[in-house]
Amino acid sequence: MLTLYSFGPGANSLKPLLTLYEKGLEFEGVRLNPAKFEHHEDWFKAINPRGQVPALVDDGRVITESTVICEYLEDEYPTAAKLRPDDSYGRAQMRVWTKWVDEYFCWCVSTIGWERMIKHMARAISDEEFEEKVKRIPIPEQRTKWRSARNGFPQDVLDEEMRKVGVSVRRLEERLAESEWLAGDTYTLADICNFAIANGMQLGFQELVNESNTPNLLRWIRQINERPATKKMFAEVPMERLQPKPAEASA
Ligand SMILES: N[C@@H](CCC(=O)N[C@@H](CS)C(=O)NCC(=O)O)C(=O)O
Repeated sequence: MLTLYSFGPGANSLKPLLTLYEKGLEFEGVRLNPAKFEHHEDWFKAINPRGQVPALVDDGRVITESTVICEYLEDEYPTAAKLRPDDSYGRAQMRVWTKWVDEYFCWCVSTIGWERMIKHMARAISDEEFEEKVKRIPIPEQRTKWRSARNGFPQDVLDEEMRKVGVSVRRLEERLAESEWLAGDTYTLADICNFAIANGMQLGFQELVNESNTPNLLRWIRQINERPATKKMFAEVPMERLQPKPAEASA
């Protein structure tokens, strides 16, 4: 039995969700509410001591780190839908792209997202409640990030992160101008993991991602959104697939 703990179909949580749907694997979804800081509650930190989603539980064993979860699903559940190239060179190319999204692309987009969206959650509560929530966050860097979201990130940090978003968008556009998919001729985890961050940038970062600047990036985003597994996932996940968290289920 597979159980996926996630925030739903966006960012790092989207990677394993898309992988599960592409592979046609049955799973139970447990959706945590970041606005209620549920990922920092003790019951979830017993599953992932880092207090972050996504986390996969497979027959009692916990797997964390979104890209690692996707690779685990490929290793453990070989299906007709192959999401990795067969040859070593192809796999190396795929991992260059998954490493890049995890170490660079994800972080700059994330900081801008925190400034634009998470700050509203961080500011919606009293100082006392906020301090109580921050105490429960296990990763020191995340404590700092929540404080920055509440107080506002310094402008020079936001400028630098926006510069990196621009670098990221140009890199994706250049690659997708020469290749249908990021790692070559087939759809792989490189596409899934980068799409998880890039999808929606045509709305949130319109000045960078648009028909004249990035036609190939937009073509690729559309192609992935048109895949049957992607459509099915976006149609099902918010409604049917998500179960109440354990405390609610037993209440
Ligand atoms: N390297 C981790 C990062 C996970 C991560 O940053 N998760 C975010 C959601 S996309 C999260 O849980 N954020 C809430 C927090 O850190 O307080 C992965 O790829 O799984």
